[in-house]
Amino acid sequence: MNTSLDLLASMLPEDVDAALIISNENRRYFTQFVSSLGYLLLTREEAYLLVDFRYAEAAGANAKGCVVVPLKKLSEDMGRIITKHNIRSVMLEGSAFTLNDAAETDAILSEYGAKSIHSDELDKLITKLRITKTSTEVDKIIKAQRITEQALTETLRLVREGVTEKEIALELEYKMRRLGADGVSFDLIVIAGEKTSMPHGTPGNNKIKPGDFITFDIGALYEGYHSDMTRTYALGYVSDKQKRVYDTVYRAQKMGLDAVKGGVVCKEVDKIVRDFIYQAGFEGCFGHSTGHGVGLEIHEQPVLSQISDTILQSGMVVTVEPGIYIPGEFGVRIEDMAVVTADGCMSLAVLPKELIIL
Ligand SMILES: [Mn+2]
Repeated sequence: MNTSLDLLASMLPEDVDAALIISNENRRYFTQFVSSLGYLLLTREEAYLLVDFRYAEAAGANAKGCVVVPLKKLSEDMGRIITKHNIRSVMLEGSAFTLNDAAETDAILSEYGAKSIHSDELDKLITKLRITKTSTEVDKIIKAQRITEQALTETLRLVREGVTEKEIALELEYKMRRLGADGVSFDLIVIAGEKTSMPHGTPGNNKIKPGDFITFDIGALYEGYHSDMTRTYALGYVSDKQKRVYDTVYRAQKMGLDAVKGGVVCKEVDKIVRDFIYQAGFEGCFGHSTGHGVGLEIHEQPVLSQISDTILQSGMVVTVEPGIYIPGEFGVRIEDMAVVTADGCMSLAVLPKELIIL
């Protein structure tokens, strides 16, 4: 087994003999092997990756820390492992199993005298491992972030009156891929004018005009790892109100980054940011959380929300992304990712955050 599989095996509760992992992200996390279907069956002694014909050869060459089993008939292939290791109870990855998957698995297990455990316990153990990143993981996130920043810098030259949100979004995605991204982290958000009041608006055919804010919430994917960043720019000029809102978000975001530190409770960071925005007169204009973890998924643990009691630890990667949204007028959001350290955090973004008027 490899380090992450060993760790998970050592975390299994005493009365559990095995764990069954089926989500793409977690199979990838533990075996470094990418596939759209497969079963990772972990016992205390050995880990098995069951994949079908499409992946068997590649998995044999590239999967780490596990025995690759080419799938012929799931029940028999799994049954052999259950018998060999005398498995009586298998913990399922609760968040990944559909009701149908669970019923099928239960039937197979009972055929071989074993039972499954339906709970979120395995998910919690895996989250404990994934919530802090190794330096290799952080390097991939940084690479994804650099690609994003380079693509944005090059794309900004094309932003002028009359260009549409969709045209800019497409250009950004193309440039990210040219720069080595495997794809985008999520459907890129490039929105302008009134639409910037919608935190997750989608790019459309409306043309950018002077006086508009343009919000870019963007990220690239690199070797499975995501990046996430938001910048809000203006075209031509801004009103005093736009300037005031931008300045408030800018300061709130800085306060949030200053508050991120090992040992701090997530909801405390949210509170600092939220109180500042509300006290500036924008209560009701900031309806989402302050930030979230980023890794193999674009949104993962921990969450910097009003209710999260999770304690920040060195090695976590989180976003800090406050915003102010005024329906029918405009919105501003600024977002950076940061790696948590014992005495603060290291921001992963290098692009400036001061208001830039294009
Ligand atoms: Mn985000």
